[in-house]
Amino acid sequence: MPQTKKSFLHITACLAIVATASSGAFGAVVANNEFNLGPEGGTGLYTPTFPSGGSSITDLLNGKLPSNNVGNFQQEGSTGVAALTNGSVQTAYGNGGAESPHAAYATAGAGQSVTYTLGGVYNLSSIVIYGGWNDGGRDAQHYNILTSTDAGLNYTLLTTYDNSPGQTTATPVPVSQRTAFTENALPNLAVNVTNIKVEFLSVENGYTGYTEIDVFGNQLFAPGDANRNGVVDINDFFVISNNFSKVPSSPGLDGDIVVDNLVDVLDFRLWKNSVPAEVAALAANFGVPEPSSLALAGAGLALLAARRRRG
Ligand SMILES: [Ca+2]
Ligand SMILES: [Ca+2]
Ligand SMILES: [Ca+2]
Ligand SMILES: [Ca+2]
Repeated sequence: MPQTKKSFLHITACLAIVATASSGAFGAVVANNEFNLGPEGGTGLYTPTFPSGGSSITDLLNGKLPSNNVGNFQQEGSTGVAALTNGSVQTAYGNGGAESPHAAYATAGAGQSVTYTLGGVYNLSSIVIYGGWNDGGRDAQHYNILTSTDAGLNYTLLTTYDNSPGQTTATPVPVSQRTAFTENALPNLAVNVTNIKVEFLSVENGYTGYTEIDVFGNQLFAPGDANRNGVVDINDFFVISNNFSKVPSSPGLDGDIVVDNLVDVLDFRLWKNSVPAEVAALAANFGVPEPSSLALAGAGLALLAARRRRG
């Protein structure tokens, strides 16, 4: 019932504020859970709807695969980790047996995890995690969400969520869950984030189904802007070239524009894909971006730039 749900959410938010007031923090992560029960007796895939709706194809992770994952995400014919970021929140009908079609899911339980590299530095506004199963037996969600601001060297716990055992239904209807995490007072859920990790925890029947992890936020600097001056140009190439093959002084700095704590060909390619074709073509003249040729390219481009300035 909408009225009941509303008042429950209100209480949840209030509790969160009280809980953090004594810790000295000014904000709190608020979890908003909604669920959907499918009609009985269907086959194939079923698209659940949730009051909060929202698109799952516009988020930062969409189409990405994890940079690391631990555990078996393919129980009972499930697709695995690719299902978590394919933009679909569909759930599946099945007979409840071990061979039911579970193409919509990645299965996860205690000891499993997925890690994503955002490929830049972001302030996060919200995270939404969807899941479910063809019945009420594996629809629960239980996990830690962690974020890193240093290219995955260290992670900090953002929040823990547990709605075990989820929904219990009398008949085998698809059960879908949507849990959204937002910040109740601060402008962002998390700031300066380079990586995100979900550590799955113990759930009913050992593992449950997850269908999508959506992460929303804003990039703090443009892709390719190595010196972070708001413009992507040849000067950013020089920063990468000058620090090529080096560990940056801090992740994301010194040309490490693909924030992975190393200045390498990935950074060069991102820069190349971020500049106008004319500038990219100029760099391409200098051949393969191996460390030595990159240095040469840097020297060559510096010469060209100097000539142009004189010309
Ligand atoms: Ca998505
Ligand atoms: Ca999906
Ligand atoms: Ca720049
Ligand atoms: Ca890099």
